Amino acid sequence: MKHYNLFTALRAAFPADLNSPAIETDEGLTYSWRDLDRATAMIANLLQSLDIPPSSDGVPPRVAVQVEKSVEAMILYLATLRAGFVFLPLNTAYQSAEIEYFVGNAEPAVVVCSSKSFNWVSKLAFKAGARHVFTLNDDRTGSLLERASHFSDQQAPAVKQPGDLAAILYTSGTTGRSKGAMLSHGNLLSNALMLKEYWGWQPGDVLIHALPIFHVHGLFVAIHGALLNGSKMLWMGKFDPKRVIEEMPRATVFMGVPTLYVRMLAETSLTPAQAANMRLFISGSAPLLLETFNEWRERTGHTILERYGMSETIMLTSNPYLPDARFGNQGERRGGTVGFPLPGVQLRVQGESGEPTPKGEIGGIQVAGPGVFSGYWRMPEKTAEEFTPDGFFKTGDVGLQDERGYVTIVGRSKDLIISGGYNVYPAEIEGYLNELPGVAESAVVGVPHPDFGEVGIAVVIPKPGQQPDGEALLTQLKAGLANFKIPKRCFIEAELPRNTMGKVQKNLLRERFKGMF
Ligand code: MLC
Ligand code: AMP
Repeated sequence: MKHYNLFTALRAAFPADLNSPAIETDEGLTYSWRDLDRATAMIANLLQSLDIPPSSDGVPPRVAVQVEKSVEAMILYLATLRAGFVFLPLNTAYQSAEIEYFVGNAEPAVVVCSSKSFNWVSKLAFKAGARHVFTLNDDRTGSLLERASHFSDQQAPAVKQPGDLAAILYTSGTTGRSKGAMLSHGNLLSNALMLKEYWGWQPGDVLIHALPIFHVHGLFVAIHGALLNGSKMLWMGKFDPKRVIEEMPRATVFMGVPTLYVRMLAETSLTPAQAANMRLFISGSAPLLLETFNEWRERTGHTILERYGMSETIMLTSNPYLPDARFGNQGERRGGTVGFPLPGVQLRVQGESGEPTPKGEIGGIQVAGPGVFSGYWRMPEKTAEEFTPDGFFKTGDVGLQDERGYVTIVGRSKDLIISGGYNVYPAEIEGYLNELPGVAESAVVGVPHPDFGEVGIAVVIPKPGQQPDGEALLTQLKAGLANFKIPKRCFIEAELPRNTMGKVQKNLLRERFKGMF
């Protein structure tokens, strides 16, 4: 049987000198390639030694992980692939009700959390049928590493097929609960190999890694990119604009959401000389304002390469790294666009009638290709709704493709706010708000924000005779929801604007509050 495991492909790209540095952290620690190899083997051996009965549907055990960013957390991801288990990363901001849903839905056999949340996480995990709960902290302590230290540092990676499940990424729904996007070893590896070529990864590249590692951008695009190129990473536990600028002379590639670029532009230390060693700045996960794109070019001499992707599809489009030969080498990185469909990606723009729109006209973006997921975990109906009969995935993004092929995203048909690169689903927040005392109904909409690009604000209609306080409602929300989901303001009003069908006119609310930040 052909050996196919994403880990094996990444491991094969390690440089010949395993003692050379693979990662340098902002705490001054250095990890060699040998360290990564040995540590992933030990944790993979630990995972495989656990007495986990095979599931009736043949799906390998899930490893759900909610820990602070650390090199060890990345090693745990690689070890999970190596062992042939399925990785399920969870945002550190998620609170108990959110975690309860994820572990209940995914039924992980293994849960890894920080020591400080062990009490409540382990209760939820065991209730959901998990057999093992380990701890892992960002200072290299915790039971996971203690237990793994007793295992061999040699391990034969599990044999996988391209379609075998590698990771489940939960994305919230516009209606109902979060859905787990199932990504296979083939989805992840094909996308990584294609990007290595497309973005011109080259010997000597060094990546500044400053993103969280529980989403596609930081976990897959950034980490796979560096590892597959045998490139060193300068690893930052948390994004700090000053630190990133300081490190630029030692690096060549940076990936960030637009908020990171906006914050770096506010630093006087950002100069062309400071950025002179850099080869490539990539932005994605949220729209990059043309203003930011232009200002970055003026301040650094570099043109940001913007690309577009999703949890369900990994990377879909990208501005060119080099001028595109298809256009007589005229293709340039165009601000305000997300570039061309990447090699292997089929992208079409559908009109309301379901017919493809003529070039330059706006419609719903649909995609197919080797990176596109196989479906939502245990939700066949939801999966069927999101795919067309001929196998294209409906992204929920609205945009156009011009004559030359550049794709521009102009909006979303899904009711979604993207705040600092994190997705916030109004329906989820409204559901929580409507349950609070004194609240009859509510509407959450996204409005422009200078730092996060977009943030949510809430409009609340009280129950007759009641006078809830907006700030107090937000405080109550904080007890149950991840902090980035909390609306930045809450207004108490007499009624919501509705159309003749009774549907809330969110566009009117967006218009009314658009200038508030
Ligand atoms: C933090 N806060 C946010 C927020 N991040 N509010 C709205 N949106 C956000 N994104 C709030 C917190 O609730 C808190 O409020 C306060 O800001 C300080 O929190 P913090 O954690 O200290 O913030 P900070 O470290 O400054 O974080 C900002 C950030 C972070 C931009 C660095 O949000 C971030 O790393 N974003 C990147 C997200 C990402 O990687 N997305 C990729 C998705 S993959 P309070 O009131 O509690 O004090 C994807 C596919 C693709 O989309 O195409 O890539
Ligand atoms: P997620 O579900 O977290 O993977 O978020 C995916 C969504 O992020 C996409 O459907 C888009 O709406 C948005 N997105 C990603 N990259 C870009 C981009 N460059 N410009 C605009 N929106 C983007």
